[in-house]
Amino acid sequence: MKLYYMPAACSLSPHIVLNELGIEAELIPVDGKKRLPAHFDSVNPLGYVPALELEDGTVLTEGPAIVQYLADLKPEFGLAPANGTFARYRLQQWLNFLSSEIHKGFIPLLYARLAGPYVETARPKLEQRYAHIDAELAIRPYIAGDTFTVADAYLFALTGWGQAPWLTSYYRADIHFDDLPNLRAWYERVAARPAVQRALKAEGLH
Ligand SMILES: N[C@@H](CCC(=O)N[C@@H](CS)C(=O)NCC(=O)O)C(=O)O
Repeated sequence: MKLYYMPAACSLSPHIVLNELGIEAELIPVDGKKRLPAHFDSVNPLGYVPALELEDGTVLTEGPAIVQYLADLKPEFGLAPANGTFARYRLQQWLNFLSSEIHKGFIPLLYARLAGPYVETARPKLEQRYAHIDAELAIRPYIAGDTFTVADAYLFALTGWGQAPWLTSYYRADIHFDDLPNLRAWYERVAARPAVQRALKAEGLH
């Protein structure tokens, strides 16, 4: 199995999930500017990570689909509830929320110079979404339930793009989470997981 990734990008999420499951995968760095690796266009014609290539050459893209595929390879690890259960739909609710509201909500802040005044519209929306996450994390220890799931891996990768001394601030969007104590406690809990530490180290983020 091969995981195409960019350091600190959303591909950190499937990277963490692979580590959690103890699945050995070849990590292939993608550099969009240098157009490397040269064959990446044939892996994902859209040019973005993550992309997961299976042994037979089949490629799966889209982070939320990849992490669910991986979790279902080893259901005994409990990274995703069983298909068809309500808990699985709850997980998918969170994955979709993270994808559309958080992941893409970060984009104007990550490209603030190009986004110009739109940043001032985008930031309060993202802050409001994070306040919602903080309130949810007051009720339970992990975002989709009582245990760590693939949704936590995804949220962890995205939250690291914000700014606070307790974050692995790598992309540096101008948003601060210091007044969100439940998010902070959750972040520190997730960051302490050996699988997460290994992924951060492998991506040069430590
Ligand atoms: N819809 C995709 C979006 C993936 C995405 O936005 N990837 C970013 C990194 S976080 C990327 O590779 N950007 C480079 C590009 O778009 O050229 C998913 O959820 O997997």
